[in-house]
Amino acid sequence: TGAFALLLAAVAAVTSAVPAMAADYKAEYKLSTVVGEAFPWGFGGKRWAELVREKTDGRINVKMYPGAALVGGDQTKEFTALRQGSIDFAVGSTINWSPQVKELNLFALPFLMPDHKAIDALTKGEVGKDLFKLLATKDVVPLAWGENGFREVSNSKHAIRTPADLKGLKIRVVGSPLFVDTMTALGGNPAQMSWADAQPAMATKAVDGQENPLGIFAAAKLHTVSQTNLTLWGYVADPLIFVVNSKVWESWSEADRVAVREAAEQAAVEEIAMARKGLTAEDSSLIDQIKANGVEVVTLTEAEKQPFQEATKDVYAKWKKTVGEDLVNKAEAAISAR
Ligand code: X2X
Repeated sequence: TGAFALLLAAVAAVTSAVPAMAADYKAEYKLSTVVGEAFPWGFGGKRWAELVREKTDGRINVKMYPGAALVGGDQTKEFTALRQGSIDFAVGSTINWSPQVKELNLFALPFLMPDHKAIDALTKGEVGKDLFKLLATKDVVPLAWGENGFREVSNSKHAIRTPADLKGLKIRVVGSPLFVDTMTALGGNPAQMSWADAQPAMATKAVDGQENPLGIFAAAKLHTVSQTNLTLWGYVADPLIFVVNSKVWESWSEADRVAVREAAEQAAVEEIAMARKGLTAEDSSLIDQIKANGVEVVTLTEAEKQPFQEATKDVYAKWKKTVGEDLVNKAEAAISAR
């Protein structure tokens, strides 16, 4: 009958008005992180997944895979896997993606960023926008900046106050060859390995030390793998980046893209707050907790940082060229003006 035809037409109209069909959506989207939810970083990933589910009414179901499990623990392969689509979502460190995106070495230029304000001056300013534009040409959609944090050096042997104290110490480093250059210039003996390999290496004393943000140090309980000397030198910090594979992104409705972006922004704000908590004079709770575990903590004064900075001048100059002089100049200016 005419009424039935009309009904069919109405159903067809409604169905075609739904911009992306449920069938285009995967049953599960895989989110990669290096560390789990006990860490600010893993909390950020889990929170993003949770907010995405909420804001999309369950249309986008994200599961977090910590431990860089989607790349067999080799975190420096994460960006390639993202581009190729075996990872859908990631909250990744600039260090781990820097082997593929050389500009991300910016944040690892020794002593570029003196404080949290300096990190913000980059990520919240023109430099952050430039880097997101660049990433957008590499098969990912960058959505928000998070933070791993200032990387402080620890070891099992003795306190580090001067570059001479690093002499002879075997220090695990990650990611970019820039870290090998920097640690060598600082007097240490760098050993490059994944985070998965780093913990057993410390436990068996195959290495003497490592460098990581205090949020990682505390949650990974590095005092239990002989890391009893910690020096706060703030030589570099690694931001995190919340991204989605661009093909995955394009498969979603506009409304769901907005939801995923907003979820990333909110999760990132919460994650950064957590990553910075307990590290200041007003609230030193995280440092206090680490000290309570028997770790000797040395906080370098500005004057004490000087010889370390001096020692890395040539490394900085060499890597400034690799990162791109214009980008580094822009970053230096943004930090001066903060
Ligand atoms: O491997 C590390 O040191 C870590 C966990 O901080 C990163 O993934 C950059």
